[in-house]
Amino acid sequence: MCGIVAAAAQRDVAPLLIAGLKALEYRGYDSAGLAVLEAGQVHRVRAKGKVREMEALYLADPFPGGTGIAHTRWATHGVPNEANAHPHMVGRVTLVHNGIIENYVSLRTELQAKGYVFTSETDTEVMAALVDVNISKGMSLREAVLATVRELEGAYAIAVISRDEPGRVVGARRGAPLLIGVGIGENFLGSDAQALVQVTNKIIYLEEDDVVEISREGARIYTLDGKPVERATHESELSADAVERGEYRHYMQKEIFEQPRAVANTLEARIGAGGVLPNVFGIGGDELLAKVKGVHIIACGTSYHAGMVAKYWIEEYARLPVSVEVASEYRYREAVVPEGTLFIAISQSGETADTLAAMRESRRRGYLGTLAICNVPESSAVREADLKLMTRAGPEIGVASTKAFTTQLAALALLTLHLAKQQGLDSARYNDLCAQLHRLPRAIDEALKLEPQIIELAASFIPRHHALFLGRGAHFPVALEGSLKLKEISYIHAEAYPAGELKHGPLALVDEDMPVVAVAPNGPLLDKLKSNLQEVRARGGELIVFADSAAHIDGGATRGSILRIDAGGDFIAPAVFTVPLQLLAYHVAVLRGTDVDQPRNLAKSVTVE
Ligand code: HGA
Repeated sequence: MCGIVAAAAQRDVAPLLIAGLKALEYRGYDSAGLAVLEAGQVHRVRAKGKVREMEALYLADPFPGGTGIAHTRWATHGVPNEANAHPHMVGRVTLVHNGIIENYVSLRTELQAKGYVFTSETDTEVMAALVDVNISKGMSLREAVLATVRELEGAYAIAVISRDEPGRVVGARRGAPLLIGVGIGENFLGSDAQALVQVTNKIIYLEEDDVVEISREGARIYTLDGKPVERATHESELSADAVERGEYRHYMQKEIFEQPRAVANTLEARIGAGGVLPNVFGIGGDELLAKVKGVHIIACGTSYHAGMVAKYWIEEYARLPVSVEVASEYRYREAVVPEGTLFIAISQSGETADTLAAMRESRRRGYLGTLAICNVPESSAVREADLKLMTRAGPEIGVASTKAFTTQLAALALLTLHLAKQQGLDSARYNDLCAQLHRLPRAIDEALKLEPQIIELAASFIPRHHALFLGRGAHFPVALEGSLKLKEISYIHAEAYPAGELKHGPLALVDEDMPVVAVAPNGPLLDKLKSNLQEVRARGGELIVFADSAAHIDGGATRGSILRIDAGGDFIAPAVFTVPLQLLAYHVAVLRGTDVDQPRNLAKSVTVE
């Protein structure tokens, strides 16, 4: 999702801003721009496409200046083109924005009546005009931004400069992240700490409705009513190297192969020989979890699929009722919250707008408490939750999530075990589940060895337009995740069904042009799944079966392939079976020549509603 970088420094900032935008490229965007203030003049450059295209324009005609703002845009209002790219300039004011202004139409109409002429289709441009109106009334840039944001409905993180105030950048946030990077004799704003790692690791996270003014000398933060406020400084642990691609062709491939380590890190010091260790969910976590009578899991996209797996696990082993819902639905309906219900938010970035809004909404719905399962320690979700369990996947750059998913499963497996023990699961079964979880990193490592076979298989997908994915039980969400990966990065239309649903409709789609990918772990549902596969065979469909090496499945006389996987146990099988599906999607996308790490129209860390 779109990114902001801003700087107030002695040195020329355009190269720093461009480097910051490049560090944010992984979030996905469609255009980029920057503006620098120098001697009362603003120089601006914007381009549709990649940061490097905007950079080329800048390099062809570079400009000096120590105060600047920059942006990568992921369009919500108005097509991706140069005119809609940020920064937007109105009068004295130049501004970049992440988020959506919901009342922009009425504001725009009022401003047009005052004679303002808009040059873009964005909601953002009205903010620049409003700040300009307020400056005309004699306000400073900071006062003008404060007065402007009080009129806004919706979500924003902004960085603003004024021709009349050299050396100063004003920022503000509501519902979208913004943070300050504290340097020596220079200061920065960024929408993500990753944007600033190259200049500083001292970070101040702004809170909701904060307004900040940075200059070379320092940063001053104000609440919405204009009162100065202090916010703590953190040392960020991010490093620039963590986002190197190394020997891999794409970040996604690197991240798929990082999964054994990422999962091992997520389990480290949280599960010992005797089971899940005390207090892994934070201070007071065990006491709070002891009161849990039920669970609501809220998430989006891949994280939602992780939540669906957890529903099967927690209901089976801890015998507690679990509901899983996508955040964008949950936030706008009146969910019933029985007493003793734990609210769990799952988000890789911890900044997913829908998940955060759902989490905030949950505060007034009477939950026992909130638990965030998240990959970014300083994120809003983590800061706002009562309990947290960090996945330790490291920065995930590929837009299509991979290691975030398997580490979320590892974290949810820890939670399942904790709740299962507390609810009196038989100790032999508990020990077996713990032993399986200990084996998970190795089992994933083994599954990665299927890559050469999967590359061969991927070739048959090149001309395909559609694919079906089937699974049963906790492997239905795995099938959903496999189909999501394929559509996200290869643009092949893919759907997933619980295999038993096939005959209730989707079987009508099966013919020789429709590959059907089935996830077939060993277990009580295997025989049922085999019958479902016969239904596909009987219609000439091409079957690709990912089967447990312990399962008896034969290929039959039809087209298709069987790939054998050692799942390492029924409990961890969903995490292990995910890996070949990720590899399949990855290699199909590579063969089809798509932009694997930044698929079209998609963004990482979806910070707009
Ligand atoms: N609404 C603005 C900014 C979009 C955004 O935040 N994307 O992530 C626009 O459409 O330009």
